[in-house]
Amino acid sequence: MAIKPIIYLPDPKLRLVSEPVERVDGEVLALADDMLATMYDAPGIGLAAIQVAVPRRLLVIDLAKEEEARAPQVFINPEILWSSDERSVYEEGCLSIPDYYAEVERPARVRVAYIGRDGKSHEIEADGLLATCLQHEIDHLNGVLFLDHISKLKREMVIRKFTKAAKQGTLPDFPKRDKRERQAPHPAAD
Ligand code: K1U
Ligand code: ZN
Repeated sequence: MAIKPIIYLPDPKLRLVSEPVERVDGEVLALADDMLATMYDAPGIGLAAIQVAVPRRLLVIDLAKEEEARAPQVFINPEILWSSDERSVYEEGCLSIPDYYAEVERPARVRVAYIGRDGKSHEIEADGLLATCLQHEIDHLNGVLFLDHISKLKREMVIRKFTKAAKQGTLPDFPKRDKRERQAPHPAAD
C-alpha cells in the first residue's frame, strides 16, 4: 500500500468529471488500498480518487473513531438513487482544501447504489455523517467541491487564498490532528 500525494485547490483536475470504473480488477483494488492508506495518513474520513489525481468513480470512507477498529468502506461507481427532503447541516472540511471548514446544508438521508470491492452491486441507505460524507465524496466525482455549497463571497475568498499560496509555493500543510470527537450533523433551520 502506498500513500499518494493529495492534490489541492486550485488544481484544475479537481473540476474533472471522473469516468466510471469498467472492471473491478487488481489494479482498482490496489488503488482503493492506496486511497485508504492516504486517507488514514492525512488523516481524513473520506477520499475520492480524483484527490490523488485519478479521474475514476471510486471513493473510500472510514467513520470509525480513533479508539475503534478501522472500518474501511469502498464505493465504486456510486450513484445517488434518492435524497430526503429533510436537510441537515454539518461543518465540512476537505483534504484538497486544507484547514478550511464551513457549514454545508445537504439532504439528511440518501440511498446510494454502488459496486463493492467484491465486484457486486449493493445499495445502502445512509443518514448522519455517512450521508454527508457520501454526498461530499460523490460531489468530488462530479468535479464539485463543498465550496460550491457556500456563499459566493466565501468561495471566492478561499479560492483567492489558495491560488495565491500555490503561486508562492506556500500551500498550507494539512494539520495532522487527532481524530476529534465528531459532531452529528444537525437539522437545517427553516
Ligand atoms: O473528501 C475529503 O476531502 C475528505 C474529507 C471528508 C469529509 C469531511 C467532513 C464532511 C464531509 C466529508 C475529510 O476527511 S476532511 C478531514 C476531516 O474531516 C477529519 C480529519 C481528522 C479527524 C476527523 C475528521
Ligand atoms: Zn473533499
